[in-house]
Amino acid sequence: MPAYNAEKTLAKTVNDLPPGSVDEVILGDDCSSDRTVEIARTLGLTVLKTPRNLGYGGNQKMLYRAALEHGGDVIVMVHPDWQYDATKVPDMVGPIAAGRVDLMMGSRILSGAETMPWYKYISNRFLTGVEELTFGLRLSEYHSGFRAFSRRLLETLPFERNSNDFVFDTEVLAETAAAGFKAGELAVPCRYFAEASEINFWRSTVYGLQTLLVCLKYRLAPRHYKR
Ligand SMILES: Nc1nc2c(ncn2[C@@H]2O[C@H](COP(=O)(O)OP(=O)(O)OP(=O)(O)O)[C@@H](O)[C@H]2O)c(=O)[nH]1
Ligand SMILES: [Mg+2]
Repeated sequence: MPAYNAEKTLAKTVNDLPPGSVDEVILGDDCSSDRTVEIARTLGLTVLKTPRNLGYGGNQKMLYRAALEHGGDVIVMVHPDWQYDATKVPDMVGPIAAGRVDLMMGSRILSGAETMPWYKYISNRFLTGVEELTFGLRLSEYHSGFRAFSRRLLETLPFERNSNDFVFDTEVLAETAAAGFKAGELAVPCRYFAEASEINFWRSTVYGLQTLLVCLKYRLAPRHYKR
C-alpha cells in the first residue's frame, strides 16, 4: 500500500482484506504529516518509510523491492484510500497464482464506474483508448490503483528506471507490454469521496500529458521500456 496521509481510510482498507488472503501487508509511507504510520503499526502492518518525500512512484519502487525481498509470489498493490473494493484481493490473485496471467488490473470501468466524476471518466476513457492502441493489453482501463503482479513480472520489469511521480503506473504497463506479459482484469467497484480523491485538476492534467508522452515514446522506441 503506497500511502500518503491515509489516516482516515487506512484501517477501513486493511479491514476489507479477507482474513488469510495475504501473508503480509507492507505499507510504504511517503513522509505523511498525519497519523498514517501510527495507525499502520497498530494494525500490525510492516511499515517502510521513504527517506524523504519521493512521490507516488518512488514509494512504489521501495515497496516492490521489499515485496520481492520478503519472498512474495503474487504482489498486490492497492491504494490505502478505501477507493477500491479490497475484498476482491483473492479474485485479483487467483488468475496469477494459477499462471494464467502475470498482471491483474481492478477495473472501475468494468464495474460501471457509477460514482466516478464525469471529467475523470472522460479522460480515463480517452487515455485508455490511446494506451490500448499503443500497448494492446486488452484492458478496459489503464489507470487503476488496484493491481496485482506475479513475482516473475516484477523481477523482469526495469521499474527502478521509472518516474517517481504518478506516471510510474503508466510506465509499468508499457514495460509489461514490451516484455510480452499477459494481463487480465476484474470488475472492481469503487467509491469517490474527499479523502479518496485528492489529486487536483492540474496534477491530473500533468499525469494525462505524461501518459501520452509514454505512448509516443513507446511507439517511437519501444526499447526504452525493455530491460
Ligand atoms: N507519495 C505521494 N503519494 C500520493 C500523493 N497524493 C496521492 N498519493 C497516493 O496516490 C494515490 C492516488 O491518489 P488519489 O488522490 O487517491 O487519486 P485519485 O484522484 O483517487 O485518482 P484515481 O484513483 O485515479 O481516481 C493515493 O492513494 C496515495 O497513495 C502525494 O502527493 N505523494
Ligand atoms: Mg484515490
